[in-house]
Amino acid sequence: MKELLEKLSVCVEYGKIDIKSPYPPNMKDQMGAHELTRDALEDGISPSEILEEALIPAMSRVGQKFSRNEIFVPQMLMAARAMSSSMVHLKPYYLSGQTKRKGSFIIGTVTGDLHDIGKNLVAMMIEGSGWEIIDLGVDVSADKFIKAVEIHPGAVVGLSALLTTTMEHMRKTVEVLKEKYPALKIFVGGAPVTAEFCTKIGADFYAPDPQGAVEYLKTLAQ
Ligand code: B1M
Repeated sequence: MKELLEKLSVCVEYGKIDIKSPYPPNMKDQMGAHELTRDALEDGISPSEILEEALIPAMSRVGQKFSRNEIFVPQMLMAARAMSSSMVHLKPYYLSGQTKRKGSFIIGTVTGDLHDIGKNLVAMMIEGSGWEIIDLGVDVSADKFIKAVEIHPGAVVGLSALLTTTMEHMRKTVEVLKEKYPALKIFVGGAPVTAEFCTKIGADFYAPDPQGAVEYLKTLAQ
């Protein structure tokens, strides 16, 4: 089991998507994140073990290598693609299949920010806990969030940011949304975001991870 997870982690780190993928050249014809995730699940390894022991550590190594200038944006992008090909297999496990929804949850990555893996994970787990998800994607303007709230009154809003530069857009988005909808519940997350920042910008809640987000929503659902 450990060996399989290690192989999967290496595939994500080096951006090996599936067996057909020619990238990286030294892993040609080897199984990739797609096949290894499928095999791990078939072997009874849980989705949370796959996430916590293979996928998330791989992305963390990718980030460290990027910081040290050992890899560049294209390699980071390939790693993200490999991780996404793995997440496709995990998604069904997080969906509860229940039809009665606890509420609607609007989520997006704020203006200027294209990172969506963490946001997708949060959306996936919240959906699995029984909420309807309205995923606005990445680079989402405050205006787009406002339109979504108009269409889904009573929804909770979640904002994700991965760049220190886009935290400022998060602040502005919270300001604009709260001005128009003072009772709207907004929660924020993403690697550079902290509880202190959340309080400072007037958001209602900060979740460091998807589980924190799910727990918070439980306190709001009727
Ligand atoms: Co970018 N990137 N990136 N990147 N990237 C980081 C974030 C960085 C830390 C890398 C580094 O320098 N070490 C750095 C940011 C530095 C900073 O601002 N402090 C960085 C940079 C600089 C950049 C560019 C500027 C690079 C460039 O062009 N020179 C550029 C910016 C593009 C843009 O957005 N405008 C860029 C581009 C990219 C790619 C497109 C190549 C790719 C993203 C692909 C994609 O998302 N589809 C990418 C990647 C992959 C990364 C790293 C390596 C991995 C991010 C990731 O997916 N992590 C990242 C380094 C790192 O994080 N270690 C890095 C895995 C994911 C599961 O974790 O997203 O943190 P995370 O989500 C977590 C929690 O944060 C939380 O739950 C998730 C699960 O635990 N969470 C929430 C997230 N959102 C939440 C919302 C919530 C609650 C919890 O409530 C609403």
